[in-house]
Amino acid sequence: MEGGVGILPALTMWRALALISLAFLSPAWSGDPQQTADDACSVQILVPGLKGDMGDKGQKGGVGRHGKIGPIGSKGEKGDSGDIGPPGPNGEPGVPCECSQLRKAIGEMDNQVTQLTNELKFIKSAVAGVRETEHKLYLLVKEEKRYADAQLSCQRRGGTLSMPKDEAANGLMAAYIAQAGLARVFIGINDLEREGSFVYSDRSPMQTFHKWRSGEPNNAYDEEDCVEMVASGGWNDVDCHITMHFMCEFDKEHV
Ligand code: GN1
Ligand code: CA
Ligand code: CA
Repeated sequence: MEGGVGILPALTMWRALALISLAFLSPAWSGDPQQTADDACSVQILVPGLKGDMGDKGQKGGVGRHGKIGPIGSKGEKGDSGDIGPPGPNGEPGVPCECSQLRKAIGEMDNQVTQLTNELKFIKSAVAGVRETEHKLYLLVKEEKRYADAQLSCQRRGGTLSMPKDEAANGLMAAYIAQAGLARVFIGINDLEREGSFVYSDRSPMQTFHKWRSGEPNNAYDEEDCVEMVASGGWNDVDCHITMHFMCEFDKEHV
């Protein structure tokens, strides 16, 4: 099926186009149908003109929209501490002291402490095998060591080789050795620094108290600078390089 344009003869179509173009381009166009019909009679052929000159540069645009918010800044320095606050309100009044009841309770607790202390002493003696006086603990070590190593062993435990400085201490040590079924142990006495000049392991010089066995110290073979205690409590100077069991002592204040 053909459209409407194809029905008109070619000349008729050109005339109609020219008429319409002229009518719209004319400066006298006023919408009056009579005038339009007159002008349409002086037909002119329309051809494209030359390309015009380039237009002037447009005006500068307005200010753009506000940009996006930037990233969060780094943490600031710590501020100074504030002032001390006001004192708090007073507390509630206390209840009257039940002194007699408190004294009774404290007395009972004292008794319990004494009982527990005695039980602890018994356990120490029975289980750990130590002996004690008011100020010292004694421990018989059933390891065979030379004198110097025995002294080091006692020091590592926080003590020193035992130093019998009076009859009471000497008797306790002797009983301990005998009850353990031992014949002899190293004790903390020597003349290593100066022959014949005996000192205790705390470097304090020997006083008037001593328990030398008969004929001792004899510095046998010119090699005896350390001291043993036998089960009867007597002392004998012996070679420091032989090995035997030994006894340590500890100050209770430092245990
Ligand atoms: C002698 O007898 P014994 O072994 O207990 C000696 C000591 C020496 C010791 C050396 C009376 O003692 O002086 O130190 O050998 N006792 C006598 O092992 O000579
Ligand atoms: Ca000696
Ligand atoms: Ca000797």
